[in-house]
Amino acid sequence: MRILLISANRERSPYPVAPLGLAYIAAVLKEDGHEVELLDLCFEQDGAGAALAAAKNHRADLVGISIRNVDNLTYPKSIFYLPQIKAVVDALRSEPGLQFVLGGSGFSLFPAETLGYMDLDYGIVGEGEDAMRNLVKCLGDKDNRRLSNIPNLIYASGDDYIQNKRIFSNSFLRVRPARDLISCDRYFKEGGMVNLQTKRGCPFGCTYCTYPQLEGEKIRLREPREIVDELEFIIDEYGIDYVFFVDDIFNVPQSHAMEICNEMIDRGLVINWTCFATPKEMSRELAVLMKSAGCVGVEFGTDGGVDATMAAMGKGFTQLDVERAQRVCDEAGLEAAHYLILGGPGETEETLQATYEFMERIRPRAVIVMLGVRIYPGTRLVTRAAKEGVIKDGESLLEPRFYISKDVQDILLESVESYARTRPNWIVPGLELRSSEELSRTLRLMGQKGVLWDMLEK
Ligand code: B12
Repeated sequence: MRILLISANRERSPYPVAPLGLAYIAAVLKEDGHEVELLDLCFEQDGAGAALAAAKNHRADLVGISIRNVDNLTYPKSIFYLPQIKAVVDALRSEPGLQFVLGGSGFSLFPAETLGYMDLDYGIVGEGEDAMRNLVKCLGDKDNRRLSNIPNLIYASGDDYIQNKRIFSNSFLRVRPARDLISCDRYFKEGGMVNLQTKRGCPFGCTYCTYPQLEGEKIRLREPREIVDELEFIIDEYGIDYVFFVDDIFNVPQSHAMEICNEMIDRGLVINWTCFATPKEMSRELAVLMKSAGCVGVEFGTDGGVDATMAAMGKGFTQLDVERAQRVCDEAGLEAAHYLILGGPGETEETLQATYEFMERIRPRAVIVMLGVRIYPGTRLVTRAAKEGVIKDGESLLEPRFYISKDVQDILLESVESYARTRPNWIVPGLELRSSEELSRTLRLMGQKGVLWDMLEK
């Protein structure tokens, strides 16, 4: 089959992010012998025009569209991306006989609603490799009876959609993303890094978070040797020396993170990297190993600043754990940034104040603050938000809805703004404080690689 894969993501904040998921899909389709092309709308001026031209040039039978982001998660500067993606779909509709399938993390959070919004028939929810392979076979054979046997597929049936059972398989362990179809050079130049995955899955139960839904609760680990082979390939092939490990949490299990570091050290690999980590599993030994293996900085999903708000977010760690994690990073010479989500369940004026004081005490390199908590279907936060009357039962959450604790509703923005202005290491995208697309573009043009928060004034 002739297949055009389109990455619909045009977001460049905090920096352009390479479409790694779509490169996984491309790899398996190519392996099955299909004619695959990948169009990345991130660097196109006219998305709809580029998509139509690519579909014609490639004489595509099927278009697979990756929807990574539905919105930018940023209150109050919320952006809803689906209208611009629908414009691309609508342009493509003029091509006779073209079939469509949607996928990607953003899509997977709202599959039926997004299909309805786009007026399309097929989507793959969550992990896409096996499901896309099977769907393409089915469509190629024109055998719709087999649709019901494809795990992760959602498809139109009458006025409704049928969502097949969802599975998380190990088959991705054998796949190398088709990086030859991505502009790695351009992402390195404009995004400052390339991305790589060392595992899938998240076993934690944060009350608002979608990661376990997207990747499964059970962690599936790649072989450290194979990961480092892929790193060596990236370095040799594209001359890239900065990587982001896109795992939900890099340091769980610690043993796997250590094996990867040891493998990098043993091979004398010279590459800088960053990752997401949990404070709870940041041991001194791991921090030292990470530093020796080229890790420049760690991004902690700390979320709250006091035990009560951390507990309300379901974090499973406390201030003490965070303080200790910061200390081992400091001692190992690893920069650390903490993501905070302020205004969530249990937030009061007092907890805000205590959070400011806590961050002042542990002094991380950067504090990245999100305001309010995006409410996603299937999370425990939905139940709480409905109970408290923040949303109505069954209300659509496709267009961004945020939970903000009633106790800080009137003061949150002002309080955070006035505090963060005085702290050079605080980044607040929702208030455009030390975060803007122009700034990040300028820094990239100046040759700054990697995360941008380590450029902040100390
Ligand atoms: C790592 C990460 C980041 C890193 C990326 C670093 C880097 N250099 O790559 C950083 C911190 C920069 C980041 C930023 C943002 N992120 Co982010 N990020 C993630 C995370 C944890 C992993 C993404 C990833 O690479 N996965 C690995 C690949 C292999 O998986 P995948 O893309 O999902 O692809 C699979 C399937 O989705 C499917 N698939 C994908 N495409 C297609 C297409 C077809 C046709 C098919 C059939 C299947 C298919 O198959 C693939 C293989 O199985 C996800 C959460 C998660 N667990 O998914 C959030 C996530 C994608 N991010 C999200 C958001 C919102 C953002 C930001 C907008 C937030 C912000 N304001 O900063 C920005 C946007 C950045 C940008 N330019 O687009 C949301 C998107 C949901 C939404 N609200 O729309 C997610 C889902 C987190 C969440 N809140 O739930 N992010």
